[in-house]
Amino acid sequence: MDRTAQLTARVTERGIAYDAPSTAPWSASLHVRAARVLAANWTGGSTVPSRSLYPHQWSWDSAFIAIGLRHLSPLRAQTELETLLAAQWEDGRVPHIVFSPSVPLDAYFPSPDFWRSSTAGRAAGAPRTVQTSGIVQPPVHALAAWLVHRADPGLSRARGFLARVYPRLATWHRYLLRRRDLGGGGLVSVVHPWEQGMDNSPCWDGPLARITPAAPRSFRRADLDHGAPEDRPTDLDYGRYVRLAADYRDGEYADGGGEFAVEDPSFNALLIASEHALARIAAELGAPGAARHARAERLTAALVDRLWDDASAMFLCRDLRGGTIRERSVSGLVPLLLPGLPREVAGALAGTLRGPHFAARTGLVPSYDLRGPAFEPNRYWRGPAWFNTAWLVERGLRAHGEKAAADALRTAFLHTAGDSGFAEYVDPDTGKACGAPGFGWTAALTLDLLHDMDGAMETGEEGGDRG
Ligand code: 9WN
Repeated sequence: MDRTAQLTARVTERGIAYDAPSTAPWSASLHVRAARVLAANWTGGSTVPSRSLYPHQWSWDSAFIAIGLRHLSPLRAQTELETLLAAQWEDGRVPHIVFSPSVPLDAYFPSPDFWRSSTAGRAAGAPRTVQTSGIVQPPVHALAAWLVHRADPGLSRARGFLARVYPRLATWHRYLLRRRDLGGGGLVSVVHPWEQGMDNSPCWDGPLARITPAAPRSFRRADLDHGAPEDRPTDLDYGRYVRLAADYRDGEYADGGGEFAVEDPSFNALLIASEHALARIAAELGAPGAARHARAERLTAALVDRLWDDASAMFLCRDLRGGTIRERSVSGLVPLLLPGLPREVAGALAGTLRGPHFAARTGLVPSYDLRGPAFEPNRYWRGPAWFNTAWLVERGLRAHGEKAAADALRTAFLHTAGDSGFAEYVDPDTGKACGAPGFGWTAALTLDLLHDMDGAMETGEEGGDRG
């Protein structure tokens, strides 16, 4: 791949500049189209996942978006993360949504008047100047910060980027490790399906069945104004999401008392990858990082000990109130990201990816077991393929020396992302676009994989270091 052919769009002070080569290959036009999506979704300080369906800043979306944005504008990528971290609560949590004050309240539900962060979140130290949700999302941020730094270390050092974000990232991880080890085994628990990020996964059906749904008329869903009802979660599930979030809010966002508590493989693997990244950030700032690497190794051992399932050859979720959840989800494959996994575990995961439960016709990775009883090819997180999970799995395959499989997944990703108009997600067999078009992380991670096609990824470091 001719690297210059990829460098066809960049952000300048006046907007996007296009340096199209005279013979533009498909990758160059894909690059330009992805750059246009990120430009259209940029709001001045951060990027919305979708102008229609998700008109605010989302936590893990911003991390993935920054990872792609760094190839267009390292400054915007740094700003993306700084804007999110400016909304951190004093107890260390990074909220899953930072609300834009210019967006009408009824554009997205639950809106700021539901979460009431500045009042219900006061005891937990919610910021006063910005409205946020009170739950969290997967901690991809330190990994993103490190990769953003690597894209332009000179700019990063000149702006003191890492020195400013490091304390916030360290407090964020401390919050998770100290307040969210609800099972006492060293792993972090999520207290709401939205925290794990794969909101409507069949993994949550068991734990959610215990929750009394909020009355249907007590809230109005905004997602159905934009998404097809048959693709979105059911009203019954929404009622349960609302009940869980309202209970957490009414308890002033104190941790430990909720009815939903699940140890999830993907959430914990992303924390581990980010803990390794934080160690590298510390070292870059002149502080020792060895203790963080050691903690990441202990977390990896706890992950294998508590969530690995030999019979399924993948990781499974653990419901703290009900035991192991036997549903197979892409979440159980994401730990492949960790080069510190035991060799036989990594080998088994690569085998599971090739097997009948996850080998989809597009070459992407379905969000849920193709043969599972709850599989639906178009419904939110119950089968469709997402691009952020494909990016994580691709990274994992590469980290474990599965080059051919990683290359095939990258090719499938790039073709399907482009053909789908950078869709939020796709049918795993047909590639049919679903959800929001022009989706932020789909475009951003397209840019990252295009950049990587010339072999820019470095190997040999925990958590990968595609720089
Ligand atoms: C709730 C923004 C978010 C993603 C999640 C995805 C979806 C929200 C929703 O959209 O969740 O947070 O309204 O369904 O499931 O992963 O971060 O893109």
